[in-house]
Amino acid sequence: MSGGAGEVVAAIRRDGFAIVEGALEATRLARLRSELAPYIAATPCGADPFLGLRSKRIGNIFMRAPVTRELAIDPYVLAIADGVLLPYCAAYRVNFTGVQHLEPGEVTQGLHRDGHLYPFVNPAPPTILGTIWAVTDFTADNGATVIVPGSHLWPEDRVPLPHETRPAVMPAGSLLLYTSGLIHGAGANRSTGVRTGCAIHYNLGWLRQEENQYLTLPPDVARTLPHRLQRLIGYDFGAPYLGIVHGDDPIRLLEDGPPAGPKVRSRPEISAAQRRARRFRVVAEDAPTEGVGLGAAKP
Ligand SMILES: O=C(O)CCC(=O)C(=O)O
Repeated sequence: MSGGAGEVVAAIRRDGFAIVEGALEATRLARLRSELAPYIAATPCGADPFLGLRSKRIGNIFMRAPVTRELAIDPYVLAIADGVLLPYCAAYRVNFTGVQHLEPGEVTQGLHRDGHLYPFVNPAPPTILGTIWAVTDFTADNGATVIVPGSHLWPEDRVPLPHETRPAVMPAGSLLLYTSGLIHGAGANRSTGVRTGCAIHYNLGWLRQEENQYLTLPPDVARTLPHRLQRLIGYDFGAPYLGIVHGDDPIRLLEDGPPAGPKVRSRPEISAAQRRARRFRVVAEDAPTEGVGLGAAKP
């Protein structure tokens, strides 16, 4: 599709995924390829079947491929992330960055839900918005991500039948976006070429990030990043009070000179978004329900 952000959000809510062709123009696609090339060349294949014995995986991509700093804060992508994640949180974070590069001979990855990082039973509200930028074409033969449309709405234990899966075929420069409940996995590479994807995922601000952004991008490194990205990787509140440093806005760690004003434990936008965000009534599956409910559900 090539629709506006609202249309993409509607597709993700309905189908669990959307593919936007032409999301990355030729110049930045070329930069992405050339910035990643030395790292792909120097990286060995994976050590376990889930990560892919014929796959190369590279993390911390903001430091390795600087163009990805722009992709992570692309206004179109963030408008989609706003639509998918902001109903459930005051702010979202970068969850994970990584290159998934499949060599010929790679087999299909075990299908899974990214949402299983967290202890929620499907169907659940989206906790993560996954995005994979196609660095090469994604074809049915070279390992295009296998997706199960609609599976974000399935009961936890429903297993997809072969005819319910399909490859997320897309030309280089496209963007696959999918929600945490979508069953998916890297496909088998039966071709003679490689398949390279560059993932930048986002998660609800009150959940821990999969890739530890504070250790991969500590303050001295984070200072070199664009301000919006600094906030997005976590030098910000995840909600009012959530993430304070010395009782203050964590972004101040990255600022030079004396603090510009008094300490703050939220920002007006964060507080407003927190008031709008939905709240959850939690009932543990295998524990007495008495006393387990957290907070009050909005009517
Ligand atoms: O590379 C892909 O197509 C998807 C990879 C994936 O889902 C994973 O590694 O968890």
